[in-house]
Amino acid sequence: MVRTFAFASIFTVGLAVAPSTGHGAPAGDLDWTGRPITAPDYDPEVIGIGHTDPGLPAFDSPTILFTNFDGADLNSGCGNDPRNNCSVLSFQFGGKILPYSGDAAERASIVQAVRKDVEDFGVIVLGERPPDNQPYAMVLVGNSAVGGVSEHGFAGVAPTIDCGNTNPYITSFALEVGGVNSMATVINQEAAHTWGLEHVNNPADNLHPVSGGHPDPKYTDSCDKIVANTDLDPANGQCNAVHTMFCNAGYQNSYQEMLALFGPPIPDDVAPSVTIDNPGEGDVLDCPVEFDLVVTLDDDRRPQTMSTTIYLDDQEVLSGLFIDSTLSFPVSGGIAPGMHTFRVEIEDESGNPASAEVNFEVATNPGDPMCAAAPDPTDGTTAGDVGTDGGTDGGTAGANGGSDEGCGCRTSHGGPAGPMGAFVSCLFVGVAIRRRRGA
Ligand SMILES: [Ca+2]
Ligand SMILES: [Ca+2]
Ligand SMILES: [Ca+2]
Ligand SMILES: [Zn+2]
Repeated sequence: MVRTFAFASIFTVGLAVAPSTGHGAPAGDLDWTGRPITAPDYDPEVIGIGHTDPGLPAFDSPTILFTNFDGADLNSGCGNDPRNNCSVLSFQFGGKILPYSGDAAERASIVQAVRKDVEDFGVIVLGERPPDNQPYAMVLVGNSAVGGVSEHGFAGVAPTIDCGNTNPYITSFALEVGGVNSMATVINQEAAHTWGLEHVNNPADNLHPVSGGHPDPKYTDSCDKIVANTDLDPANGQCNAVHTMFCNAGYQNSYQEMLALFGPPIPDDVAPSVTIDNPGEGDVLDCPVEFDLVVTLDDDRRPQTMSTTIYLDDQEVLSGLFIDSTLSFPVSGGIAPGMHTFRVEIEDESGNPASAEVNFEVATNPGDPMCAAAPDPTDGTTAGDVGTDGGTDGGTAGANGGSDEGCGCRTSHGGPAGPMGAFVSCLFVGVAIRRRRGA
């Protein structure tokens, strides 16, 4: 699938996936404050250390958290194994979880927020299904065939409390509550139940059973009282064999338990990849130019939000955050005859860099005054000059539809309205970027 962006949407997408603005509300945002996160009337089966024989713990064993936004037909009668979309809760959901309603950028934002909460632990968060032989917990993220949180009366549910995570392969559920950090809390909490963590009376902890008490709960490094329900009634705790490694019985330190279970983080030291698919190396383009700059970004950990900067002849013309995908930027006019170079530099979420470069030529065209010949580098119409000019009077260019001659903008489409559009259109050496809906 090719994703196409006009400049306006480039920056919209960029903001939508920016970690610092990760509280943007996906579609269907709800006021879910003070409501149960995990189904209050469902008693999960307690398994693992102290409950299931032999119940061997999995300390210092990294795992994968598969956040499945794609929906699934659930199978019953096969336990809770995510490898076959099995769940003993299938009946609750009419046998089906629907795909998450938000788009790829929203999904990537949620994955980033989930990653942030487990960044100190050996938990790799992916949005695509791992191979069967790699241990993974799956959280199905989306509403069910029955409905959403309003119909179900809860934001999520897990089938088990697995003390010591004796079985990594367990499916749990997070319904759509709106808000990136809220979704991340529900996802973390349901997965954590399948890892042996219980509810605690600390609104700043991901295991607090009531929503809305904290903008961005974490796994907190404190001994918090285990509670029985959303009224926060104290409870003795089911997994004290693990809890008492760090706290008194009846208390839980979720941070230390996560660290003990999964060990330290598995760093992402694999560089992302970037290719420029169009134009091709050595292509000779007619003037005025009319083509799509097509760029493909990828990474070993998908979805991945990549910091991306595009240069034309060493001048930055665009920067933003993009997820792994094929991106298409329509370019129309504004590149003078002569040799040119596009370079794309990216970094994955862990700062691993990659870059790609393509050299192309714009041919002269005596029939068009803007294309008659390569500009004289001393006459003030070089790319460098254009960039400087664009930075100072971009507002004017935006106001008059991007036709500022000082900018060399040849667009008849007009840049996106407002200062950002002008900023962009002029920095892009007058290249007009028009909106086109993605395929
Ligand atoms: Ca487990
Ligand atoms: Ca959080
Ligand atoms: Ca990577
Ligand atoms: Zn819960």
